[in-house]
Amino acid sequence: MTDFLSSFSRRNFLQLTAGAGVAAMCGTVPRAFAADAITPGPSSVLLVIDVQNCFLPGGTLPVGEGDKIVPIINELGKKFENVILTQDWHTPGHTSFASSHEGKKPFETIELDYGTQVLWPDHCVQGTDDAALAPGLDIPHAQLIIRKGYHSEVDSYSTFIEADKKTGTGLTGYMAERGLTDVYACGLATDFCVSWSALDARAGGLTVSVVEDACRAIDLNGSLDAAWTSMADAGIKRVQSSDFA
Ligand code: VGL
Ligand code: ZN
Repeated sequence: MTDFLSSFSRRNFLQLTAGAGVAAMCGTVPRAFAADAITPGPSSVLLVIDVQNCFLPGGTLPVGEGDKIVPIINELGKKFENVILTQDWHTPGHTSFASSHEGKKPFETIELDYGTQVLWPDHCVQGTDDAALAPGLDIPHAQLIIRKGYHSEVDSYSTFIEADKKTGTGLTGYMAERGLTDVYACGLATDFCVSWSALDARAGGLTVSVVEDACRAIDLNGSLDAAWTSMADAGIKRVQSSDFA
């Protein structure tokens, strides 16, 4: 009995001290109130990627919990003077659709002129309700909506450069002209359009952060871990919405 009690209290004591250590390391003040909280300025831009019906529950290519990020992005949007929205905007019969390739099923891959292409269910077809921005998205001051993936033979996860790695969308020039050099990316999906866009922005010399909790992933064969690894290697910061002032 005595042994049990003493080992019980020793365990509790260890847990308490471990807990105190963690609190001391993390600080008890949320980062948003700390001196290093993120405060977007005139050269910062929130890039809201593909928050469209197709990627939300009930859409043609639903991303798990895709709807959860909408209120987070709406709050983030209020902290930015500059916001750009993007839309995946495919032709009917687009080359990224499995249905365009005889005998192929969604989530299989195919070799195209520009490399390996994951094949998707038909999604985000131009002008359809499926391709519309999520109705809950509430960022009236967004300044630009840029569409991508509209060339029927080339996909474009990135909102800067199409999958052929040479055709630009025009966003690089727009951002340069507006002096937008500090990019905060969020939206859908972390491991496809968000990470490809973030990597291209970084390769173009911009400062790039991805707001993790304002994104959700498809996670196909380890694609989410791979995306975070390549983003970290490229010097892209991984931040949370609670890090903003
Ligand atoms: C996306 C797959 C196909 C995305 C777009 O927005 O991440 N993923 N098309
Ligand atoms: Zn697409």
